[in-house]
Amino acid sequence: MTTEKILITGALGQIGTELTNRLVEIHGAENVVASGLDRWQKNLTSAAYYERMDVSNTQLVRQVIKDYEITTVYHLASLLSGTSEKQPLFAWKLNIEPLLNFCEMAREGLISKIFWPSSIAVFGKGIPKENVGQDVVLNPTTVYGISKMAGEKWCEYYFDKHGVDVRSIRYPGLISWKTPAGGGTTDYAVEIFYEAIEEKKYKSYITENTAMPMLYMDDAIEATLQLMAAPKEKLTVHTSYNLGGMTFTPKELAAEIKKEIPEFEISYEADFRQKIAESWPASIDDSIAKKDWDLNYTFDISEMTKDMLKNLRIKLKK
Ligand code: AKB
Repeated sequence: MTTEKILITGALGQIGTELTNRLVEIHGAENVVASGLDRWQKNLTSAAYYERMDVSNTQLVRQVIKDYEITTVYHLASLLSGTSEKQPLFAWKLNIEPLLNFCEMAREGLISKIFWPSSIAVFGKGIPKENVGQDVVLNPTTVYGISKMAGEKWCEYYFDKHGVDVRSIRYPGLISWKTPAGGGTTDYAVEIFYEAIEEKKYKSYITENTAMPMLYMDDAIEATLQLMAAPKEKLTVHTSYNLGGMTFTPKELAAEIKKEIPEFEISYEADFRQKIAESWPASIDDSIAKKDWDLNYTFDISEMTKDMLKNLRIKLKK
């Protein structure tokens, strides 16, 4: 057991739900405080405490940090790429200001470690599509990508200037069955499984040959925990680590689903998210994460598809 006291923001979201439960397994429920905007949905979190709080309310967040004597923050609350395009000013405010507040609290010595998620959205226009490296020039063309790029630079700034221990991962699209994704460009790769089970068909808003990097949630959670457990002196990236996972197109994913549900059919009707997807890499070079903190993955597209369908069938009682 540990002396860490953990606060998770966005704890009822797609990553937050599963990360909270893993942190409870590792550190004990009494050492984990989940927080979010929604009412406490007891079945979603096994943390001993839940604070219903707006992460933009700096005074309230500071009070929570002090009341629970928090040492480590997993700051996950964020607006994803699709929603950010519709609410650019709110996206900037939500995706940047609370991160800065946590960095300030770490600078003051109130907390000692922060995790903050970045995204493959930081790359953008004019960057080679395949095997995109850690140190390429970032050129995001979306509101979300711009906010994540700025956030990464703030993380690096606080590390360089003040020694703040803030760690980050550029997540690819995340696929999970426990909690649905919301407002992202890669969400098709989650929705498709629900529709395959319920309707045996799916209309994809991403075109058939658009490849994006994706990661199964189990691997994403383990990677996050590995990064947070790594010795500080081993970390060489203080913006955000590339994470590749697997790469596939909607057509390839549909073919995998068809192996399990032969009558499944996919059709395509691109919407505004197609342009976002086209500005993102198709595959990522994550060799630096593999070297610095032994990143590895368990799930490929076929294992992931089988696991998603098995668990969703139980969840949906199908
Ligand atoms: C999104 O699609 O916005 C996210 C992401 C890749 O950061 N899943």
